Amino acid sequence: MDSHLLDPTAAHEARGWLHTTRFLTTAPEMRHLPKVAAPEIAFVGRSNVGKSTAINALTQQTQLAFASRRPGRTRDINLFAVGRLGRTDTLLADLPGYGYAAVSQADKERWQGMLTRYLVQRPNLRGVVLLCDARHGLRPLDLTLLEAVRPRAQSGFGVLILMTKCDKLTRAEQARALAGGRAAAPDADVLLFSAPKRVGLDDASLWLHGHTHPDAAAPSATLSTKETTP
Ligand SMILES: Nc1nc2c(ncn2[C@@H]2O[C@H](COP(=O)(O)OP(=O)(O)OP(=O)(O)O)[C@@H](O)[C@H]2O)c(=O)[nH]1
Ligand SMILES: [Mg+2]
Repeated sequence: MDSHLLDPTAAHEARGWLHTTRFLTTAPEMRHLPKVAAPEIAFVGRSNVGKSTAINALTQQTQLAFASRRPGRTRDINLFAVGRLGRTDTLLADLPGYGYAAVSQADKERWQGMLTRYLVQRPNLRGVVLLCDARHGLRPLDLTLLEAVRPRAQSGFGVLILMTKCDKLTRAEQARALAGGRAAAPDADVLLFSAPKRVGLDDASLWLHGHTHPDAAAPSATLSTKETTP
């Protein structure tokens, strides 16, 4: 990561803001979610890629989002509220993972249908953080998801791809994974990420703050994660 591109003060601010995150509600379907005006960012990706772990790492909380060795742990939409002084200026959504072979076809279809409805219809959705395992890159179901949100890609709607578990790769493999992610999704921002090694936390925090506070004058609103290199 080219750390001189990061404004340390802005990154510190963004991390502090994310630390205010608290659990809001859980729902089995989009229609059960509260209607809110606050911008929302969804964490999506294949089962077991590390969505819940990433939310815990970014919010510096250990048990906020369930994280498990057992794939398929997150079955509902979990919503978290972010904002200082008890005010909610942003929501984060932890979505069930897709692509887990051991669930029934009926469950798979229910989850995929629910995910697509959420991504296409949730009015306050401002962006998605798509996580993929850095060792495997973007898979067909990830690309299908990117297609589903493409119609929403009007100004301000962001897509951040986190190449997770990069601690399991060598530096050379990390560089290849990053290049592969960028080639597969040229319109998205792409970062290497590791929760245990704390890779990508500052950049991802700035991205989240920037895409939910578009009018903020802080550098966080303008930092382009596309410019960063491993
Ligand atoms: N080495 C390493 N392991 C990770 C990382 N992120 C997550 N894991 C591990 O991967 C497993 C799955 O993590 P979860 O956060 O539960 O994954 P998830 O995407 O929320 O899974 P579902 O809810 O089933 O879709 C856990 O054993 C985590 O400890 C990472 O950055 N590095
Ligand atoms: Mg999960």
